[in-house]
Amino acid sequence: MTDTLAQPAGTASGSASDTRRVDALVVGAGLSGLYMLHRFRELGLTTVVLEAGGDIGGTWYWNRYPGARCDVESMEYSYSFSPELEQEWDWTEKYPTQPEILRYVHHVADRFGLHDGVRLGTRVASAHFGDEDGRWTVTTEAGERWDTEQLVMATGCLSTSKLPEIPGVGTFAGRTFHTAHWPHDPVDFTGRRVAVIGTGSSGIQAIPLIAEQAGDLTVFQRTANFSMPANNAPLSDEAQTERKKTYREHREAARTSGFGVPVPEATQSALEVDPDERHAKYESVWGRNLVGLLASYTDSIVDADANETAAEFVREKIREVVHDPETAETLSPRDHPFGTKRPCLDSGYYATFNRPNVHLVDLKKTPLTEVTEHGVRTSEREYEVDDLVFATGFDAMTGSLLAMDVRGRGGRPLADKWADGPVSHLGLQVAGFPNLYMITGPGSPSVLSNMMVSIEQHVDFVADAVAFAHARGDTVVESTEDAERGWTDHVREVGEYTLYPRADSWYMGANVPGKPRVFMAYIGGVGNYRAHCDQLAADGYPGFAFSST
Ligand code: N01
Repeated sequence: MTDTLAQPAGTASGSASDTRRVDALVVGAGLSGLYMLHRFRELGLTTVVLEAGGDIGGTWYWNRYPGARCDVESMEYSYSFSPELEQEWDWTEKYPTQPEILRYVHHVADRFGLHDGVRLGTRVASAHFGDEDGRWTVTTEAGERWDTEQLVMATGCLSTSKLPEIPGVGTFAGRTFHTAHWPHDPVDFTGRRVAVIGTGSSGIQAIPLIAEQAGDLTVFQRTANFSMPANNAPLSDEAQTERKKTYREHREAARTSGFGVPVPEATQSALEVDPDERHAKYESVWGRNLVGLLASYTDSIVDADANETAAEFVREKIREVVHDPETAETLSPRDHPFGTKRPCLDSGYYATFNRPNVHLVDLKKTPLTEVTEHGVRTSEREYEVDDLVFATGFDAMTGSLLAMDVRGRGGRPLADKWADGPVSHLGLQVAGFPNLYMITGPGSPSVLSNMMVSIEQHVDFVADAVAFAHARGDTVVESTEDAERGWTDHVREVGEYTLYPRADSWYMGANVPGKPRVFMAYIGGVGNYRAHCDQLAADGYPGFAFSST
């Protein structure tokens, strides 16, 4: 089979005459969509990737704000499927910047000849399953129609950005930015009065750099976040060469770990060790990586008292850095357990609040009431600024999937099926939506893991399942209702065993008014999840039905 990017299927009637027919359609040309394209092509499937953005790269194409960098180490946040690729590519820093990751994505696309399989600037509007022929009809916003057997949503977990739900957002007369739609040309804040709303990972990375340029920076914080020093540094040739010698072992350790990042497995409760010993343990992992603190003890994420020992350790660190005790206290999270909102890695975030040109507004005390022509108003006063930066996050996990009109068997909308929150089998498939796969969908470890590890595992699972079906002479793979129910219950039970549901986080859908409050990721561990998926594949995919329509 060959690629048919520009080949109309040539059906007989009406508007369907320009419907293009492919074996597989992938939505999204980020790290998952590109690897899916590669795997499907290896199977000989005609495959096209539809990408809304102006270039490949997904999240790393859009999120170009100052300081944007991955907080998983570069040598772990990279594809492992090709030993040659991992040997030939050199990273320059411990944590890769957004431009460096984008260069890497282009290198991968060049090396594996993927560019010609991607249609850029093409946003999918709808995807409808045909009960008669067992194929999907996908329509783009520009009105193109595609007819495909396989449909893979590689749309990312954090792709649909959101603005605050306050009046006047569109009325501000100055420059407005969202971290997830940052301009491609550098933005100069020199001497300007800037407001940043939001102190999640994006805000925490951007704020120190904006503060260096701005004449005056006001940070509007609704929830104080736990952040740890990244301790980023250049990656020496020696360190890289050493790691490359044992890359296979590192990859295997990541795949079998809890979070997709190899850290020693905890063996003790935080509460059964002496406080000095515990403190020393926290010091030893502090600033080493994103997950070390949370993974220090067996009960850090399931027992509130155990968790509080880690939370207080972070607060102590904040007090050590921030000179003004009142500001330090405002920056200290007290309303959610450590780790139940995504913790951050930063480069100089807390120290930024020692600068005379930086001010912190606690929105818990004085909530935002509106955006005005000249700035931002809280319940206390108006702040006049020149530039307004929204670092206000995303409609996570489900937002991009539900932004499209997706309909399965009998024309049932996905939005209807997910009215009370997402249900899925393995976070990969939804019963009643045959041959529709989600890469790192809700119900899989996804955002609780090193995304690269989870992406590769999902893409490989999908490619293998499709190959298995085709080898049997089947074209349709569909999760059963029973399997979906069982998995969704399991995801919920494991989530409820932890402290995660206690936070008003985007993991819970709590940042989007009206969104069902459901813990959407699977916290059973990357390694356990992979072992479960591998076992299903080895057993001939129980929980999946195979057919030819
Ligand atoms: O978004 P967020 P993000 N009024 O949702 C605030 C990944 N990521 O773009 O917490 C006032 O975390 C909101 O307040 P609250 C990573 O997984 C990774 O920063 O809802 N404030 C919060 O402070 C991350 O978790 C990397 O009370 C409002 C902020 O805006 C995820 O993306 C880098 C508000 C939003 O924070 C999302 O991160 C960047 C309102 N109406 C992102 N609405 C790396 O790998 C929202 N806020 C390094």
